[in-house]
Amino acid sequence: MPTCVPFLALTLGVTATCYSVRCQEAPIGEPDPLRSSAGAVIEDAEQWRTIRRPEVLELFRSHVYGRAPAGRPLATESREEDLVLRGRAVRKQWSLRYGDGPDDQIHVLAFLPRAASSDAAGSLQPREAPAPVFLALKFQGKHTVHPDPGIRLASCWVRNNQRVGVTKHRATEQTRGSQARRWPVELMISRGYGLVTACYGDIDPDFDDGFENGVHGAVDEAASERAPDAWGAIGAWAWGLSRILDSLAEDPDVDANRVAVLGHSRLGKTALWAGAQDERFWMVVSNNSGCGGAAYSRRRRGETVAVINKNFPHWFCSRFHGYADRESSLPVDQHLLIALCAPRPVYVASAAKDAWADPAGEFFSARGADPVYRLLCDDGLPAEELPAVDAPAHGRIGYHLRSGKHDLLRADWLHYMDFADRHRLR
Ligand code: GTR
Repeated sequence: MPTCVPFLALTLGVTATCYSVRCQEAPIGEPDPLRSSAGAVIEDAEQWRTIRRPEVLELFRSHVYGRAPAGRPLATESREEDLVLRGRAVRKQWSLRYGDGPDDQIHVLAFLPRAASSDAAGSLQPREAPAPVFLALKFQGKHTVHPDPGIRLASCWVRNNQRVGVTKHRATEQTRGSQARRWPVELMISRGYGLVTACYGDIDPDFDDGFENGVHGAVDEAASERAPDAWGAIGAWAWGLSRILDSLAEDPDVDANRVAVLGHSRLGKTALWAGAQDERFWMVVSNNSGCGGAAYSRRRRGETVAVINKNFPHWFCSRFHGYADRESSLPVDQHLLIALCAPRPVYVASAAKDAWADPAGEFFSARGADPVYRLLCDDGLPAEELPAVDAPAHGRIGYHLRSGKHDLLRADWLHYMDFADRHRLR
């Protein structure tokens, strides 16, 4: 596999001999996407839909992410909208209430390509065509996507960021726009896409608190012991994405049939799980999601099941902890998570210097989903080997290996929008 060797040398800093092992396609023994647990071969789309898909979804709920309560649209509060970006976009903000506590709300921000015109009184008129949007949760609060002073400052728990001076998990005025390099709002608007975002801390603060705060505290029924398949934080964040999608269905400026769910890193794991469960998502994008996201668990490269559960005991259901160093016993692997998105467009992206997320494991897992895509829509991932750096492969499954580190960059967005154009304009 010639492309793998330079990749190894450049990024992982280990020997070529060692890397040729890393380049094995799927790990030995990963579950066959097209064979049911009972051993039956899945031969057509109908059998995938009625037999294998429900079975795989249930296995992920029961063994990996846990089970979320049934979803229902949440009450919308404090809706407001303004014309921004020199008249090229509408900024909308609203909150979705999931509990009675003052913090039990998801505060949503949307930048949408501008309506055709405003009337003589200056009020906005509905768009002629609703816009496709990317929906993505954020670590630091939505006010960090853009310096726009009209964005409400996040009031929830946010991830610390020494570089911008957030040390006590609280947002500050000085962090406005501090993550703008990750969120090219103007570029998205100019290409006809909206951005919808919210802070993941509004849904579930990202620390191990025994599942007391966020939606777990507000929604879970009291029980003396947590079930081994009770939902973790990733399940909660994914649930929140579906609740935001409920509210987008009500918005005349959003094409609710063209909502791409996207996430970076732990939120890339979340985007995949949200897209796998909720088929209303049109497209699913995993950016550098790694272990518990796009990367095969069985490869055991970079972050492993044992390490992730030790460091983040609140992310997955407790049954998943039992697979530490026993990945070969898992009844699923992450190629099946990608396959659950079929036949919708799905995109897996890696970064060359992100060995922790196992870029080759992310790629081969996308390949592992390919047979399901071929069966359902005769289109999958048009690359059999790891593509060269910065050379994307776009079919119904998209993949790129960006040069550089673990991050979400403008270069990634350019590929995501090209991929979205390709599927949207068909
Ligand atoms: C790391 C974690 C990864 C990834 C990343 C992130 O510490 O090991 O699984 O989720 O954090 O979300 O930034």
